[in-house]
Amino acid sequence: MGLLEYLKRYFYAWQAPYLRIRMGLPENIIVGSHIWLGDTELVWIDGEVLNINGEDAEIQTSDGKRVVANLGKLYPKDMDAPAAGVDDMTKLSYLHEPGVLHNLETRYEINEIYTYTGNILIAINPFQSLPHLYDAYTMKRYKGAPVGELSPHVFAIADSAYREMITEGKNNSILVSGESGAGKTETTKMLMRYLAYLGGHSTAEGRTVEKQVLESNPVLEAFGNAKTVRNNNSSRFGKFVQIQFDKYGRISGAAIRTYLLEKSRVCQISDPERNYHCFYLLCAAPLEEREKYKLGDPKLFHYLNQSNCYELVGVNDAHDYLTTKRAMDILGISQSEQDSIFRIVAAILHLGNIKFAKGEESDSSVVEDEESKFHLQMTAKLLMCDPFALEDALCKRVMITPEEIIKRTLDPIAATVSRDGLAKTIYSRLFDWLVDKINVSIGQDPTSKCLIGVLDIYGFESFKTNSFEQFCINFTNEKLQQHFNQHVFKMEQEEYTREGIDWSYLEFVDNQDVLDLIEKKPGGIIALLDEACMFPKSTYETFSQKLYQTFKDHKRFIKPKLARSNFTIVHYAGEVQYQSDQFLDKNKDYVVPEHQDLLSASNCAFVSGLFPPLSEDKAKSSKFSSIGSRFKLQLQQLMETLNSTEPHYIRCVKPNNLLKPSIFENMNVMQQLRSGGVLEAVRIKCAGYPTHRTFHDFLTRFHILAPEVFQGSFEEKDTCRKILEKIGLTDYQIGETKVFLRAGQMAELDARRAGVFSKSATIIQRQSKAHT
Ligand code: AOV
Ligand code: MG
Repeated sequence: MGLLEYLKRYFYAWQAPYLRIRMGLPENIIVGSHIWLGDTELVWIDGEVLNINGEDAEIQTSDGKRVVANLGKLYPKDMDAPAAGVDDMTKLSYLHEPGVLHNLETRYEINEIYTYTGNILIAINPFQSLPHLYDAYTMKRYKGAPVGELSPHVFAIADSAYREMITEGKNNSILVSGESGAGKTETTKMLMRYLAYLGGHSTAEGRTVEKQVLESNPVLEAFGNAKTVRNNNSSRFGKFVQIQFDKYGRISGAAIRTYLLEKSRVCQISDPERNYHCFYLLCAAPLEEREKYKLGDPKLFHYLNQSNCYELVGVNDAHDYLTTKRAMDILGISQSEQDSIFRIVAAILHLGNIKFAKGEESDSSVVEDEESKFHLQMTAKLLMCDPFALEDALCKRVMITPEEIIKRTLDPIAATVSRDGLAKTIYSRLFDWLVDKINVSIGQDPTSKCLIGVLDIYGFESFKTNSFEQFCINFTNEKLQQHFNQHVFKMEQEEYTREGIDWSYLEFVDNQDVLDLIEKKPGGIIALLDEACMFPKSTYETFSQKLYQTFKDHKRFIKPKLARSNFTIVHYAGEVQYQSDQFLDKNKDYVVPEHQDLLSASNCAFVSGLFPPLSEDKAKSSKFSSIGSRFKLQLQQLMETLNSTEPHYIRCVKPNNLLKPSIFENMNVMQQLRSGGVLEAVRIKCAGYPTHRTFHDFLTRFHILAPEVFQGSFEEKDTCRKILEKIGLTDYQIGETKVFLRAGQMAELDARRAGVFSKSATIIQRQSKAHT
């Protein structure tokens, strides 16, 4: 993403009033205060207040500048914060954006990539191998250790999920989110490895369930991951793995659900991205296999050579081919199944090389040349179908009229679209087969007592052009955001209840209105899209007009100025403008009947098995099947599952777009904290009592404000109250073990404390002057 895009996103998020966190009331800022000031480049810069004139403060910034800023724009900086940062944001004296950001940066510099915000784990991608962080010794240390005793870690989260499951008999889930390349998949693998360590058991045959669960990763990655501009190993599908445990806490089964594989990548890639890894793996297979499939240099295939990127630094495709096959062995995918799988992969590459030229009749097409004919023959051979039927399926459509059946020819452009459609259909069916097979192979444990679900799903996306895929992805994120907010809110309430304080006033802004806009039935965007898909005369323009009309007063919907078909949704993480031109096509889940017939007649049982014959009703029914509605249903089921579990959240953050270690880009991280809901969690905390301090900590910091109350024996709770009363604060609360302060109150106490220090300094100065 370019800088401009970032600035735009930053600006949008900043505009969203419910995301703004305001803390540290300006009246607490005095001459000499250390503060954070908004900065266009660094996001925040620290400095010291030199003078105050009315509403303006003159500031000496740490990069040597003098600036004047409105008091309302300043945030207090905690000068007592430990130099190495704090391992939990809730330990920050001032819980605000600059404080959160600075703390993460401080820790990242010393390779402390994990930090808690209460129960949420923030993980910043190190972009370098940190083996000591994940070795066997570390796993052992985390086993059974209470959260918070050791440094923050993914293992600590997995361990607490596991223990909660065992002791409470409750299902748990771990939700990993973050933008592309932030480290979700790596984190998920670490979680799974740790859970396999906790719940593993050795069996005589050695092919244990947990081993199969772990080996599902390389297989799914070979077929569902690809290099993108953001990540060399980007998952192009969402994944929810439910690990089942028996009554002894041992892994006894697993279920993997996947969401929305990006199909378009199979036939269309842009430089410098790659297609799915499996294509390159197969092109690097041992010679004998390459010859069997008539494959060679990936540069020779249209589906691969649209981009100039073939090799990945640090990746050996030949080696990964063998690793994938070995993983398939462990998963119980037989040799003949493996042969069929790779035959299909090869067939797709050959299919992509079939070019069409104009036929003799108008609007018709023929296979262009000898080379294309060779690829057509190869495709048919590999798919074990009739080459003439294949050609017909690509170049012709059957029209059934009441009187007769006619074959309509397609022009070369339409035939190419037909070819690409076939490639996408075969590939996505193959992917679904793999997922099903893995599920069958690992097996489900019907007697399983408890589960831990691990969700590795795409984070919020906002690009220059955003299409139906981004719409679905951002819809997912809205759903998860709602779940997250409700959870954070609930945890906060529970803490208050434990401490015996009142929380009835706690409120938070929900994103239900955006969800309604998208999914409400009838009347939401998905419902209107389905309607448009069902009317033959609808176009994306009429669809957009309908949206403009329906949502003209919706505060989460904007018709951009001058837009004819674009529309903007005000998401919780900022505004995203969608281009609607492909929405209708992409929403239609449609397999061309000619393609269906061709492949279900294949002599290869594996191929025909991917295309089971349609039932009479289905074949006749002209009703289309909606991807949006199905996705909505899948999400609904996912949310139901998640709602029945105890959730744990991991927010992955990508520190820079160069994918390099040791670079921490403030703006970039800030935006992710905003869109990942970390700051929303902070905001929810701020709406109540953001500062929780144990009595002891409170007294250590503020005893100086009322030294007189410490005379003789004193009781901690009562002493805290006396100090607060003396200072004249109201609206704070004193719980069982902690003092709960409102936003800004900590700053006020600190200001008073600083006042006492400077007064005593003046007295000492005077005294020493008097002595001399
Ligand atoms: P993603 O899953 O969040 O992106 P990945 O988990 O694939 O991101 O991480 C991207 C890359 O970052 C990996 O290939 C590693 O090189 C590196 N990385 C991530 N986490 C770690 C870690 N803990 N230690 C070392 N390196 C790490 V996407 O699937 O694109 O949304 O779609
Ligand atoms: Mg991933």
